[in-house]
Amino acid sequence: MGYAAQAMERTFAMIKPDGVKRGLTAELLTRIQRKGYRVVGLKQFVISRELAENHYGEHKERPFFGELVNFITSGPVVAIALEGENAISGWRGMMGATNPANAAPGTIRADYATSTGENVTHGSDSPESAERELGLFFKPEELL
Ligand code: RTP
Ligand code: MG
Repeated sequence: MGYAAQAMERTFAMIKPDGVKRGLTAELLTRIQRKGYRVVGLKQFVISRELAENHYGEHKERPFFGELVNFITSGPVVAIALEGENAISGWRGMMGATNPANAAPGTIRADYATSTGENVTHGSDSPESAERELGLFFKPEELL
């Protein structure tokens, strides 16, 4: 612990349709910026089914896949590219556990999420998924 160098990382964050619909966008961007992460890409749009199925491709065989794709395409999302020290695990930590019932107090999902399905935010879970997801959602010229 202490002053060891930490890795500067980029990660993909998303405010899901429930978060946008409930007017949480400004609050969530405030949390991100208070933490010190830099927003290097940002856009609001409705995800196509094709993009949703690709983004969540790892869950294709899971029973909740259809519901997940329906939900994530049900309204506008805010796609965010974040940069900061250890941003990949740091943003996951700020979000909290997938099921809000298991999310630690003070995390986004503990504070705002209503169910495992509607859990307000997404975050890449590894350097590989961060790179893959940033490439799916942003053109290189859309990132600062
Ligand atoms: P995300 O990818 O959206 O950041 O969420 P996560 O890593 O915490 O969770 P993951 O296992 O990747 O699951 C992706 C999303 O699928 C929905 N889900 N539903 N009904 C279920 O058992 C179930 N399990 C997962 C959640 O919306 C989860 O965020
Ligand atoms: Mg995930």
